Amino acid sequence: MTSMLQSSFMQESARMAPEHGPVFARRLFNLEFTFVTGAELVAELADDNRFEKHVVPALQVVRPLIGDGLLSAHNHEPTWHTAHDLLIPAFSQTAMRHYHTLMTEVCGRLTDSWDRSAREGGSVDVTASMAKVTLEIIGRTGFGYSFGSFDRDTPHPFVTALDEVLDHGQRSVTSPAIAGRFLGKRMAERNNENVTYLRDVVDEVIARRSRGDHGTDLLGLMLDSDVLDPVNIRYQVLTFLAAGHETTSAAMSFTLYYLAANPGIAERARAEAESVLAAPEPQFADIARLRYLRRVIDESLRLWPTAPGYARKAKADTVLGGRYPMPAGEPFFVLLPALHREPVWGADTDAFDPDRFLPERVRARPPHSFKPFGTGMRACIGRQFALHQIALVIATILRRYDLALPTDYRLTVAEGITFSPVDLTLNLSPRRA
Ligand code: MNH
Repeated sequence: MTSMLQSSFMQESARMAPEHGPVFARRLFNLEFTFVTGAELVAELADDNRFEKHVVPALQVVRPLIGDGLLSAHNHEPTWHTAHDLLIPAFSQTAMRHYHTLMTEVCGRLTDSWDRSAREGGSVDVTASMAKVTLEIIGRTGFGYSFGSFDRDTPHPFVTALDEVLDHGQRSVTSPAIAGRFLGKRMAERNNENVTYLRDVVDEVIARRSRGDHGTDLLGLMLDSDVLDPVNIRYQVLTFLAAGHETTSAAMSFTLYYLAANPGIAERARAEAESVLAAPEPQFADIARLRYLRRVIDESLRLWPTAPGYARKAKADTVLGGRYPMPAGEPFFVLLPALHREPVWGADTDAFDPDRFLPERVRARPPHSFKPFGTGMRACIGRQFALHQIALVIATILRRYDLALPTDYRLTVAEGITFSPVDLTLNLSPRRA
């Protein structure tokens, strides 16, 4: 999401890392961030016995919306374990087999709309299109709901409200003076209205489904199990939307940007997609065989991890790396764009090179030098889900279109709760079948 009041605090901090890392503090208004950027220290922080997740301020302020859902639950909240144990199988690679068909249908809606643009020789708004794709996919696989994104010109009001709540949360962290004073009261009112509306929509879906057939999606699983109460189920549904929509859509957009900017790499990924995906409809098992494409996606997530980082705190007073005192409970923020540009990545760390993810090169790097999905037991539950859908969508696009960037496009990155490319459009031309 792009906010009216742009901040680039995370990007600026990442640029300071070579000089100030591997641990340094920066203040953002009344918040002090202690950044960690070194792979060795990040590996140490991954120990769930000594450290635990800290819920970052931008997530804490959206608790009215997502409560003790998986993402924003504090470690000590018992609902986290219950929901985690219940939902882990629903996000497994095996479960993905079931979602694959729905994901493929959504890809069809995307190509229908892009075909029209390609015929008109026009360009497509990548960020907006990827937002539609991920929203439809999570809506349909998560709770059997279509937002009709491909049938409308403007976003569904639900999407607008969701984006505004997340944006408001982010803004009260990055520009608290403005959020708190001038527009404060009106913004707070608007935020409450949005939260109420979002809750009502989801509660209505839940109520309807709990009366009838529960279904086999994520919501059905939660309703069947009887271990989560209806309010927590609502928090989980809103969490999947909030956590699974923007992160994934921005990752697709960055990947498309790098493919369009590197025609040789795109050609190689396309050749792989054409040989692996023999049938017109991509088959579930084929997606995991797109090894080169997977390296392209990883390399995009290295340069622009769409979640800028995650926070850890010590369970008892300790010293990190034998050098940095860490009082119990004090958060340290793992700054991913900096970690992902550490010297262990080689010389030209800003260059896009998927071969960095060749298996032998991965093995040669210290573990925990690549953490786009967080760490330990609180790592991303949607990782497989995201990677499967990103590969499916990108392979579908590569097989169907040649991609070109507008000649004057230069990548700039917007910073909200997630990173995303600003104003990314692509010129499409259909490929001969
Ligand atoms: Mn996801 C946690 C990144 C896609 C649902 N996700 C996290 C964390 C990171 C992250 C980092 C750890 C946050 C923290 O420690 O505070 N997630 C991503 C990225 C993508 C992504 C980069 C896509 C690319 N995430 C998804 C999708 C879903 C999802 C898709 C759901 C459908 N993520 C979650 C949930 C959590 C999470 C839920 C919290 C897990 C837990 O703490 O139990």
